[in-house]
Amino acid sequence: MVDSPNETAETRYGICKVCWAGCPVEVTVEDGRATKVVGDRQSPIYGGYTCPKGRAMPEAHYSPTRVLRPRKRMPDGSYIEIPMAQAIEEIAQRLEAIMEKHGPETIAVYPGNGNLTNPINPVIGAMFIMAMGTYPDRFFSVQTIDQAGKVIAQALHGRWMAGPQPFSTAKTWIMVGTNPVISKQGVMVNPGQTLKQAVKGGMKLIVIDPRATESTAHAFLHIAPQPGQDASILAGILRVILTEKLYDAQFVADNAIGIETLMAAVAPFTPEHVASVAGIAAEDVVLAARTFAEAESGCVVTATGAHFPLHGTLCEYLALSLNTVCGRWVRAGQPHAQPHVLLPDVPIHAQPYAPYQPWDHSRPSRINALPQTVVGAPTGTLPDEILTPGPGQVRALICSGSNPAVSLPDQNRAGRALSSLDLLVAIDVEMSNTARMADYVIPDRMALETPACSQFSESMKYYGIWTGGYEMPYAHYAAPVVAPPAGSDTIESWEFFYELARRLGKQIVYYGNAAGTGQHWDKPPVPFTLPLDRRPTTEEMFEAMCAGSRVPLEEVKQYIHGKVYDELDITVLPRAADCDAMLQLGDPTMMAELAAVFERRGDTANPSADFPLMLIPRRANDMMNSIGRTNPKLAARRSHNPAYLNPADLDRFGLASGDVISIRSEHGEIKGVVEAEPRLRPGTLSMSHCFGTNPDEADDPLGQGGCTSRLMDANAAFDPVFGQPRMGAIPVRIEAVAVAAT
Ligand SMILES: Nc1nc2c(c(=O)[nH]1)N[C@H]1C(S)=C(S)[C@@H](COP(=O)(O)OP(=O)(O)OC[C@H]3O[C@@H](n4cnc5c(=O)[nH]c(N)nc54)[C@H](O)[C@@H]3O)O[C@H]1N2
Ligand SMILES: Nc1nc2c(c(=O)[nH]1)N[C@H]1C(S)=C(S)[C@@H](COP(=O)(O)OP(=O)(O)OC[C@H]3O[C@@H](n4cnc5c(=O)[nH]c(N)nc54)[C@H](O)[C@@H]3O)O[C@H]1N2
Ligand code: SF4
Ligand SMILES: [Mo]
Repeated sequence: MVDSPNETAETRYGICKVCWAGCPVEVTVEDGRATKVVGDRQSPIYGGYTCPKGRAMPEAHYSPTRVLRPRKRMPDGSYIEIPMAQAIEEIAQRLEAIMEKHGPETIAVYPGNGNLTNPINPVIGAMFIMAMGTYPDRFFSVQTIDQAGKVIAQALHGRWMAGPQPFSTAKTWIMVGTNPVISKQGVMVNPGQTLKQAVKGGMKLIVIDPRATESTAHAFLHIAPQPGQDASILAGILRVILTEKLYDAQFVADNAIGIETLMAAVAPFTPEHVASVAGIAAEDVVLAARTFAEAESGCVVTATGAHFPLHGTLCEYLALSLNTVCGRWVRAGQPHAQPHVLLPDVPIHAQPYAPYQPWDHSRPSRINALPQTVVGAPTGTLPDEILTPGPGQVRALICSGSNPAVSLPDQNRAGRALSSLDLLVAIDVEMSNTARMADYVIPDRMALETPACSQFSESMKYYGIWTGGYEMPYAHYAAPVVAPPAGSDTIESWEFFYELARRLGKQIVYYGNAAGTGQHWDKPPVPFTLPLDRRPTTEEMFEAMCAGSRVPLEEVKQYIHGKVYDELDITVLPRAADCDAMLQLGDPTMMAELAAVFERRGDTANPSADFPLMLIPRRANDMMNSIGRTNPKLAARRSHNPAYLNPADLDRFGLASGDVISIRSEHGEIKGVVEAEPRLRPGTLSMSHCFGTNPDEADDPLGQGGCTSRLMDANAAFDPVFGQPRMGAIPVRIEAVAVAAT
């Protein structure tokens, strides 16, 4: 250390939690501050991988814009700093007054992606609402404006206990509307490299995406369809496999029912029909089907691109059905590809959990009369739950690590709703779009200031296939790397909910090691009632989270770089003698939706003379939704979200890269900055979300970008079960606008 410019510099090890990939990191700490983050090269599986967001963690932690002490909004709109204890007391008093007058059902919670810092945070909001006696009606999460169709489809189809075949060794894979190289969805460990290796190992990768993405680089086949037509394409692939008898008849006979119903339902989806609806080549549908069915292993997976137009549940259901007819689930005697380490020690059998109906219409929601479901309240209705008078009108909202002012569909309506609340609390680290509207801003601890562990990643498999996790028995725990900056007054999100509940005289029951979802439980969760006399430590919460884990958390803590537990037997057992469950290929609700899709020739949103382009979503590598927009290092390169267009469309509209345009849907208007992208299907406009200013602030396309949510209508068309409005495949028109130079 003699030559070190700073003799106090030392290396510590942590986990990046900016996104759910959870990369192990090596952190240089000087004078108690993190000064540099790189990937931990000693990690047994990540091999030192990180992305720009992880390496910019020091700049986020010590950003001049970070909120370090609680802020209270004054009548003139300015903020003053107050001590944490006072903030909690004042918020509790205001909640008490609201409850007394209007009842507990007028208080809601909305957690988001800033909550990933610590695996207790994402779930504690639900447990707070349970303690209030209003679960699930007042628990709004991002799941119902994301891919809730995964859970719903899995309920209708049934879940294969041993899970899908592993990606890393598969011989084929069909990705529908997902770009894991950037998003890390599905593949958490260095996805670019993992994908390249898989292709090297013989995988025929098939990508269905209107854009040739980073994940398409090594693809065997790229199909670039008209947005929103994935259900027809998947039905077409199923039809080829079923009519050409390329499926695994034995697996189906042993494990599934409804194949005749499915055959009849997909029969009209001829390659020619699909080609004409989706604007693709009929031969590509046949090639995708044959390649998939003839390979010895591999899965079909869907993500946001397929889920954001309507019919996300149907797309997921058809993907599950494709996997089932081809027998693409892990069998007895094979290694479990989602092995438990910090999840409970339970026998894993090659057998299904039976389907169940995941909705209950007996107590419909106030807005749009939606059923209660296993995925919480329908977040697409949250603005109207706030704006619509009557019993149960939401009057107070606690946002933890979420940014509804830009993430909720229909930004203008969401903005009106948020500003009309009696009480808005934002647990955040920045004056985000939402924090700027909040009555109180509660500063959370950031990722390097809290402990972390990989149990959350293991458990993500219960929310459907292609959600994350590890294909080997890997576990990792990391202690906090640094303390919050001197002079700060911060609290972890979960601690805030605990303190608030305690002050309101409510006791939170935390459900640890929840190994399942809905009615499919490998092992029911272990309740841990949080004591009222003293706040548990985060470490105690971690113990509760990992209660009954296959490897004790204490043991996992010994390996600071993480460890692969090769010594664990992860062999899948045969179907149990008492199991008579079967997967369902012909669910009547899904079959009826498929018939409607055929009838209408696919999705209902199509380009027209007035709205000739289709807006589609994408993820930015440097940002995690809105996270990173204020990071000095990340935002220095670019702080807006470009409006990507094919060069042919630039010519068509007489535009050049850098031009500012107005983007208009039937519902709203935003500004965007054009950027040419030759690998994008002509006729589409591809743009990231969670950017832009608030509706009452001036547009700033070059600085803040544009908020694509403003183009969405919360009530025109939505999922009939969980209420997600159309968020993809949105017809828009564009025109150049003059913008004063800044
Ligand atoms: N138009 C459109 N809308 C969309 C989408 C889309 O593609 N298009 N995508 C949808 C999807 S999939 C999702 S998941 C949602 C995302 O919706 P949200 O989760 O609501 O949005 P984020 O931008 O992820 O919000 C993260 C917030 O956490 C804060 N934050 C950052 N670090 C920390 C921290 O350490 N602690 C705490 N407490 N807060 C922190 C950030 O400042 C930010 O305010 O958006 C949905 N909305
Ligand atoms: N770097 C980074 N990582 C993230 C996030 C982030 O903001 N930044 N967000 C996180 C969140 S909240 C989530 S939910 C996940 C999402 O993870 P993914 O679902 O993998 O998200 P994307 O990377 O946007 O990939 C979606 C793809 O769908 C394509 N697409 C758009 N419309 C259609 C369509 O109609 N049909 C088809 N077939 N494809 C279409 C888009 O071109 C895009 O390539 O990513 C997570 N990871
Ligand atoms: S933000 Fe980047 S470094 Fe951090 S966990 Fe995600 S992929 Fe890894
Ligand atoms: Mo998401």
